[in-house]
Amino acid sequence: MARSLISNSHEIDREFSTGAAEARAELAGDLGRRQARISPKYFYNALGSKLFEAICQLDEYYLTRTETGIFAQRGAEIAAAAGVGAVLVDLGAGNCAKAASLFGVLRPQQYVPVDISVEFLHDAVEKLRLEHPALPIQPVGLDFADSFVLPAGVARGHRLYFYPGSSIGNFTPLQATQFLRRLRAAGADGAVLIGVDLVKDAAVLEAAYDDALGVTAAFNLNALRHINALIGSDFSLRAWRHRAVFNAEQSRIEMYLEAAYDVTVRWPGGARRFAAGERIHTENSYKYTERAFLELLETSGFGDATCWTDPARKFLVCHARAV
Ligand code: AVJ
Repeated sequence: MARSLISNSHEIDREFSTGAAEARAELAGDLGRRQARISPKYFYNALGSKLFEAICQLDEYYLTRTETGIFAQRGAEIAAAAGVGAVLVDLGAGNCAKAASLFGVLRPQQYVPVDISVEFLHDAVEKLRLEHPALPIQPVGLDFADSFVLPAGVARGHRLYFYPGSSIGNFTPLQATQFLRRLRAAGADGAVLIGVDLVKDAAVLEAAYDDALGVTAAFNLNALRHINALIGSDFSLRAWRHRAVFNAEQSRIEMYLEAAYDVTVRWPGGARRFAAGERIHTENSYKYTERAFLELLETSGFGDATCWTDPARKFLVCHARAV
């Protein structure tokens, strides 16, 4: 879900709407539900992608820096498990920085950064080609949440699917299994290298999603700006409060926007009244135990797993093979 190369909001609107009519229909449906919801994909317009980059620098948001530390500390062991010379398929590549940090140890035969739009990858790929002139790079613009057909330019060799950042946490465990099964079906002789956030103290988790500086609040509220631009709705940002709660039973952070007072939102063709305190659900971010994640991998057809964590056991990186 890293989409840090979005250069302007027109680009993203064109990509995500695939016709503003479809976005309008989806959003009208989702806002009309008894429990209103907004898909987390609406976080990532130009400003939202910058806000996500800022989140990654927050003291409270330990995920990115912990995972980067694991890659740096355990690179040799990761390469020993994953082998060298694979076709490295980077799912949601964004600025490609995480994968690039592993080029030295993984020595891929080809690098295939995949993101929602090939345009988002353009600058990063140009830079990588200068830094790694001998490495074949085949960028792919694809919303892999919908389809998973890679173009003919992708080499035939052993594929290593790289899915860092706990992006898999945006899926429910059932959706994650379906996603992994599709990956397995797409690439014979494939393996995965996945980063996932671990269950921990609720206060630590809630702080990571409700930081003192208010960046995550801005990130959440920005979805309303994006939607106003997309469908002509009249969300007033002042009427909404950021909420992040850990649901221990479901093992997930839930993010909401909560109406500060009674408010009616209107858009061409529809309207919704929200009572004070009523919430719009905007994101789930699932947290796993190592055991639960290994089980998920196994259920999805991946075995022979090796996992690495940081000394404080905040974050987990796992390699597993299609079986
Ligand atoms: C990009 C989905 C991994 O769930 O931690 C960060 C998004 N939301 N802060 C996450 C996010 C609020 C992030 N992922």
